[in-house]
Amino acid sequence: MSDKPGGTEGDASTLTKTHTRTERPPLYKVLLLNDDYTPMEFVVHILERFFGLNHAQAFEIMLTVHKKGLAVVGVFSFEVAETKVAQVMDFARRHQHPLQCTMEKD
Ligand code: NFA
Repeated sequence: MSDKPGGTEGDASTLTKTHTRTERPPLYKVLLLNDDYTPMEFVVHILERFFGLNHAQAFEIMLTVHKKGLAVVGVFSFEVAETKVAQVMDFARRHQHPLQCTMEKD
């Protein structure tokens, strides 16, 4: 019997996997970007509606975006982040506001 590094055992004809590493899925930050036209209350409403924030939390993040240019509004799996971005972009577009929402790998 011989042991080899890399989680295999046996000769070349009987390689056996002994450990399977379970990787966590990558996470994605959802970012909200400032602009000069979208009303503050509209942004607060979006943060309450699509990100489950209470009014005080939503107002705080809106102000951070307004002052700093952008803020992370949440961290999600790829599929959830993609859905949030699409919901925000669609809602803003339907209300004719130029608000931008993007995602990037955490
Ligand atoms: N800067 C916008 C305004 O003064 C408010 C805003 C905040 C827009 C956050 C976009 C994101 N009306």
